[in-house]
Amino acid sequence: MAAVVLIGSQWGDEGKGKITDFLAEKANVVVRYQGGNNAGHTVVANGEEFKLHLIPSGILYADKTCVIGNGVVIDPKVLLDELDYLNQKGIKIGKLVISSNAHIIMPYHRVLDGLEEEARGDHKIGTTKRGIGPAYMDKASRIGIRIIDLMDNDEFAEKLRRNLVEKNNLFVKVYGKEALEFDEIYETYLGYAEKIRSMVADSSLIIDNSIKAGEKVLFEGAQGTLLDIDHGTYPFVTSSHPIAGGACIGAGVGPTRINKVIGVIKAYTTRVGEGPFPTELLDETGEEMRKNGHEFGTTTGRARRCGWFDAVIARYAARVSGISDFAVTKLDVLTGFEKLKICVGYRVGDEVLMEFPQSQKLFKECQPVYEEMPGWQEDITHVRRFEDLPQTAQDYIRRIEELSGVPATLVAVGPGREQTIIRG
Ligand code: 2SA
Ligand code: GDP
Ligand code: MG
Repeated sequence: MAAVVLIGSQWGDEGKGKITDFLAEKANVVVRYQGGNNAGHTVVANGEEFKLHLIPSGILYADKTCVIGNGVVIDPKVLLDELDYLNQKGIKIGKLVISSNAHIIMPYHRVLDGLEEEARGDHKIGTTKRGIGPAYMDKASRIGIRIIDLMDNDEFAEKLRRNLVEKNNLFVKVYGKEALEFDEIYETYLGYAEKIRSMVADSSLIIDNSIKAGEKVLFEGAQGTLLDIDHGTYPFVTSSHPIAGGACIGAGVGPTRINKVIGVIKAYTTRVGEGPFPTELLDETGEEMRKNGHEFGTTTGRARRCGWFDAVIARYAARVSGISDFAVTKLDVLTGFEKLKICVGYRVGDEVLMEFPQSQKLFKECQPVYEEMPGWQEDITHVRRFEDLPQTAQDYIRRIEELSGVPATLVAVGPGREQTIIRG
């Protein structure tokens, strides 16, 4: 491992936190490069559970440098609360670096996220309401406030004033709500500024120096391929780039520096929020997956929608991110099902599509074409060698590899750090 990008291959919640934590042991630097505290990454280390939203999952090791890159949108209060949470859990914080070019989530972003969702009615996206979309909107509109602006009182005051004129206009005239006050936001955010000042740096330079020094850098994606704003199920997506290319933009590293892309992929499929989902199971089987896999949002607590593994999605994720290895997670959750289904293509009318469609109208109409495989009944949570898995479980993983063209070099059989099978 030198520079490795780890991404979600489906709609998020594949277990990126767990696999990042597992790989972080051998890394020097762990970097978040997109999204914000919409993410919920769960790590179970030495039997204790940690839920991280903004801080890279490498933080549980005291000797790692953790970086929040320029592509992340940062809610400073959430960041400080997360540091407190880790402190309270007895975690000794090593080095945490915050990119000076990361954009800040402001109170009006959170309010707007809620108001916009409400206004969408039946067309709602099902956002986490953390202000992520509105913060990225401001970034693209070139009126966003960055961490570096917050480090300079005058710059921050000027940018906040300009933004409040625009946002208050919207609140009052469009939504009939009350205007937000400058003084309160200004004072509160200056308080945050003092608390984070020592962590702010040129994170791209720090990462580059690490790579040049031969250190190991792990880029931790958030959300997943199908939530990518360009390559996902638009408009039911997040506002950033969870695919591997996002790491280059969101951390300020060139593509020639990346050696490997690991796609974390669940042994079945889940989705939280609205939008089409061909293999979704609205029956008892889906309910059982949700129950066995504890499929509830790490950030919002929402029930996740569950369905069979979709190999069309796996192939698509492999393509758009150039995935070199899969880490297949939650194989243990499939224990007990008599038969397992894998979607190998989509039927639309008389046609069978083998590739993920460009048109979302078409995607909505896609009916899964399934292949059936026998399941297994044995508890596999204690298995540590691939050969010790039941034959049907090995066959299931091999079929995923065949259909996607990607080797599954890691297989997870439980949430714990040690519940991970490494294949040669
Ligand atoms: P947003 O808030 O603007 O990013 O929402 C847009 C869509 O992106 C989805 N999204 C997610 N999907 C899966 N997991 C996420 N993180 C949390 C978790 C989610 C939670 O780990 O469970 O707790 O509900 C995440 N973050 C964003 C979101 O559902 C919308 O479909
Ligand atoms: P992330 O957003 O991709 O990091 O995933 P989440 O943390 O939101 O959701 C994954 C959930 O599955 C978490 O509760 C993990 O602790 C859990 N998990 C991860 N890998 C495994 C696994 O192999 N088996 C089981 N049973 N749970 C797992
Ligand atoms: Mg999650």
